[in-house]
Order: sequence, then C-alpha cells, then structure tokens
Amino acid sequence: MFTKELYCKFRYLLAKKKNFYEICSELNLSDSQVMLLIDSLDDTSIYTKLFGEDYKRLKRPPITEGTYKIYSNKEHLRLALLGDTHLCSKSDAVEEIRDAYYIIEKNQTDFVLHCGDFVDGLNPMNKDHIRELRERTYEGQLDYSLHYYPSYSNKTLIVSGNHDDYWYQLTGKEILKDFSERRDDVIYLGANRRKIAIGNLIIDLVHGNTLQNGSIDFKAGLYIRNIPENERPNIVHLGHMHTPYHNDIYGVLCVRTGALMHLSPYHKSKGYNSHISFYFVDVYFDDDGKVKKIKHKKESLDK
Ligand SMILES: [Mn+2]
Repeated sequence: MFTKELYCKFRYLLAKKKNFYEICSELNLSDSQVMLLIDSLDDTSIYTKLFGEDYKRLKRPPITEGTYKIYSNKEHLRLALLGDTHLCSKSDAVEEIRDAYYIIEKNQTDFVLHCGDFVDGLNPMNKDHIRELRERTYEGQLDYSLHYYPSYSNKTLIVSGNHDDYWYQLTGKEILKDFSERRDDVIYLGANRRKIAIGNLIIDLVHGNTLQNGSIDFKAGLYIRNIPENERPNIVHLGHMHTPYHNDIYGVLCVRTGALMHLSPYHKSKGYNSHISFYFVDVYFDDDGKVKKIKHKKESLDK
C-alpha cells in the first residue's frame, strides 16, 4: 500500500533521529497513517525508538476477518450510510444525529451502516485533545453514547474508526464492543473494516484512516483498483475525511460519508469543512436475487 520511496524516506528520517511529529510532517501523512506505515514494517524496535517503552499502548485492535452475512430475499433494500459522529467531542451534533435517525425511520430504512469514529476517544499523542472533550474517561464516553445515540427500530451495523481505537490503545478495550453489548439495535462488526453480505449485495464498510493520502477520488480509485476484479463489492462505504463524496468506479458505488458533527477546532486546523450529512442507498434485485440497480441520494442536515 505504501510506496518503496515512502519506506526509504521513513527509514532515512528514523536514522536522522527525527521525532514522530517531524516524521508525520516530512512525509505529509497524518499520525494514524504513519502508525499504519510503522505497523506494516512489523518491527517493534521502531516503536521503542519513537515512543520509548510506552509503545505497547499504541497497538491497534485486531481486524475481524470474514464476511458478516445477513439473509435477505427482498426485491428492494434501503440503506442509510453515515459515520464520524465523534460523540463526546464538544463539537458533536447530537441533535442532527437524532434528526438523521428520524428521517431514516420515516423512510423505512432496512439498515444503517456507520463507518466509525463513533466517539471522539482520547488521542494519546495530542495533549490538546482533552480540552475538546465533553467526557474524558472511557466510562464517561460509554455512558454519554448510551444516553445520546438514538435507538433505532432496525439495526445499525458499525466498525470502529481511529478515534474509537484510541481507547484500545489506552485501555485495551473496544468501546463499541461494550456499547453494542448494551444496545440490541447496534451490531459491532469489528475494528476498522468489515465485508458485509445482505443477500447478494456485498458492501465493504471501511473507516478509511488506513488508506494512503491523496485526493479523495484517488483514494477511492486506488482502494477499488487494489481489490481483485472478482472480489469487488457492490458498494464501498468510507468515512474519515469528513467530506461527502460519491462516484461509480469500475462499477462499484463508492460513497464517502461526511461527518455527523460540527467543525471542531482540531478539524478546522486541518482545513476540514463541516458537511453534516448522510446518504440513502436504494438497492434493487432481480428475480434471481442478483443486484440489478443501485441508487444513491445525499441528505444534508446543515442548518
Ligand atoms: Mn472522523
């Protein structure tokens, strides 16, 4: 996934004893992308060099392999695609999330897909993050989410994002696992990514922080090109960039959902915009249960 050149540059900066933040900036990558690059080298001495003995805290939760299968013989399925709710950030948008679920219920939606960054977490590498939080503890964020995340008459399927995974790095616990055990309407499918089959419809639900930098279109195109043709899904649902985008790439509907949150000082400093929105996706099947047609529509909740 990363180029040879990038690995060489990384090794060079490491040899020059640059610190983690200098490396991020010189490689023009986010902290989570540099963490991923380090993970991919499978050499724990790099963590020790960069973070001292604390490196164990920075491990990522394991990825759940295999397809999550749901039986369906429906001729028409309606999905709602959303993500990046960042609950417990002072910039979270609890009202808009409630509005979104109200619209979702009213439109008789079969499933909601959430692509992660459910909570804002606590970034162990950013000392200013704590000031942007309504709740600063694991229990606090769990209770807040249980209280404010809307209940839904069908199921919300969710993977974690890098912000949820901060809790794994700090406590070894997956907050979405604890959340879904207390909520019958939420199914946690694992960290970062999961393949879902609903009847013959295949969806890749991916947070997106593990994909390389570049323009939005480049990332989606690269992601899909890297999947062997016979394994390509019908839909890829990404988040992470907080910018809504959709495109048909080699016959795959690629939807990147915007954030369901207001613009935080951190995201503002990164040049992000606020696009409070989600997508409806309608899937039509033929008599053999094969996918016939997929339509999508963006719902904007910006006030
Ligand atoms: Mn996010």
